[in-house]
Amino acid sequence: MFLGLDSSTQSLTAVIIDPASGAITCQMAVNFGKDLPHFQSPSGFIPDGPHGEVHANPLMWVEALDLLFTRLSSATDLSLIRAIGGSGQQHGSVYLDATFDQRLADLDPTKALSPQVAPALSRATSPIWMDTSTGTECREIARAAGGNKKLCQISGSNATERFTGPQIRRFSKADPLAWSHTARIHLVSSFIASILAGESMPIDFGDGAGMNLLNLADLRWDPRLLEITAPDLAPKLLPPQSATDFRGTISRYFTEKFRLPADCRICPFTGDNPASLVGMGASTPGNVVISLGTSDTLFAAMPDPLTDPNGFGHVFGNPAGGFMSIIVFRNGSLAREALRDALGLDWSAFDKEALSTTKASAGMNLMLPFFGPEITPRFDFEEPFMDFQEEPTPDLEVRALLEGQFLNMRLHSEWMGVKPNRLLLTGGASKNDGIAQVAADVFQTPVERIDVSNSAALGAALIAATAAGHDLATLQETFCRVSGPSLQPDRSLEDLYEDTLDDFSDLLDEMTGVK
Ligand code: XUL
Repeated sequence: MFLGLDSSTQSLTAVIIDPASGAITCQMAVNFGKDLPHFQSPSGFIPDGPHGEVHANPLMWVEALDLLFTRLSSATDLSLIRAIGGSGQQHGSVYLDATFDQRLADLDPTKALSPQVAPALSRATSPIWMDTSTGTECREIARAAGGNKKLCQISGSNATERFTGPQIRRFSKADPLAWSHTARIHLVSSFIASILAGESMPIDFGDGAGMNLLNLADLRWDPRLLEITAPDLAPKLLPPQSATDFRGTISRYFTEKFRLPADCRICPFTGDNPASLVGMGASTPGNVVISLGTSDTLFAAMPDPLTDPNGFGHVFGNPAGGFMSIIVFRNGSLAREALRDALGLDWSAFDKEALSTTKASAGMNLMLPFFGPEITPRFDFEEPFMDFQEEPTPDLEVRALLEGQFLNMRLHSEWMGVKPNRLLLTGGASKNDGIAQVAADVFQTPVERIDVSNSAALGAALIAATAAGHDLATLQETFCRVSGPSLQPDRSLEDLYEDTLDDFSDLLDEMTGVK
C-alpha cells in the first residue's frame, strides 16, 4: 500500500491506495482551522497582514502531521505502507537554523512532534502563496535578471509576488540577523517530507520551479538567480530532485509511534498542482485540465520546457517527467455570475441558451469576457467589451461570454505547442452541459468531467507507487476515473472557431493596446 499526503492551505489530507486491489483503502484529513483552533488560523493562515503578507505557522503543519498519523494509525494498519509520497501548497517557505537536521534525527517518539521541531525555526512564520507583499522585490529581481522576459525564459515565470524567491529576498532584507541564522530553506512540501524522513529532503522539480530560482533547462538552481535573490542563498538549498526517485526512509519517530515499517521509503514531496496533474490522470501531454472556479485555471503537461512569451503562464516540473504549465484566468465564475446577475438569469438558462438555442450564432458575436482586472492577459479591464453582429439578447450574450472565456484560454495556451486530445473539466460550472459543450466546440476537443476531490493526495500516492516500480499509466487507469460520458465537439464548427480565434485575438490586442 502507498500513502499520499497533501498539505494544502486549509488541511492535511491522506489517501492510501492498494494497487493490487485497485482500491483507495483510506482517506482522512486534519482541518487546520477546526482541528487545531489554538493556531487561530480558521482558514489555515494568519489573517490581516498589513502589507499584503499572508503567513502561516509552520508548527501548525507539524502538529497536523502528528494528529493525522494518530488518527490514521487507529483507523488502518500502517505497517502495510511501503512508501510515502506527498505534496504541499506551492511557494510557501519554512526557515530553519543549523540544528534542524540533528533535531530531526533525535526526535523522541514518546513526545509530541511540534515542540521538538520548534527550536529549529529561524523565522516563526511562513509566507504562503496568498502573500502579495513582495512587489518591490519582484521588480528588483526582474531588473537584476535582465528583465521579466529573460527571467521567465530561465525559470518558467516572471517575478511573481507569491513565488519563493521574492519572498526569500524580502525576508533577507527585512531581518538580516534571522537570515544569517537560517541554514536551510524548505518549501511546505520538502519541510513535511523532511520531518517524515528524519533528515532534510530535497525540493522536487515540480515545486522547485515555483520559486523563480530553478533553471528549467538543466533542472538545477540557477547560480545567477540565487545570487541576485539574496546573499548566501545557495548553501541554504539542497540540490533539487525528481519526486519519483526515493530519497529517504521513514524516521524512527514514525516507526515507533505509529508502527510504520522501518523500510518505508519517502519520495521528495512536490507541489499540489503537479501532484494534482498526476492524480487527475492528466500527466501525459495531450490532456488539458480546465478548472472552472472563482478564477478559471488551465493546466497541462508538456514535454519540453517551453515558456510563455507573454509571461502570463507558469511552468513547473511534471512529476511524471517533462513539464507542466498552469495558467490562471481571474475572470472565471466571477464573470459568469456577473453576467447571470446582470441579465437576471439562472444557471439552467446558461445550460439551455449556450447549448442549443443559440447554436446558429456560434462565433458570430465577440465578447471580451472581463468584468474586472485580468491577469491573462494582464490588463485592468473595467467591463466586458462586445462586438456583436446581431442585436444583443440575453441568450446571445451568454454564448458570447462562454465562447470568449474558452477562446481566451485557447489563445493563451497556444504557446505550449501541445495539441489537446482530451479536455478534463472540473469545478462547479463544469457540471453544466451547456458550458462543457461550448468548451468542446471552441477547443475542438472531446470533454470529460472529473471529480478532483483529494486529487493532490491521490497523485502523491500514485507518485509513491510509481517510485516503487508500478506503471503510472496503469495506476491512472485504475484510480483516476472520469464521471459520465464524454462530450464530443461539433466538428462542423472547426473552421469557424479557427477564424473566430483570430478575430478575438485582434480585438484583444486592439483593446489592450498591444498593437
Ligand atoms: C499555484 C498556487 C496555488 C497554490 C495553492 O501557483 O499559488 O495553486 O499551490 O495550493
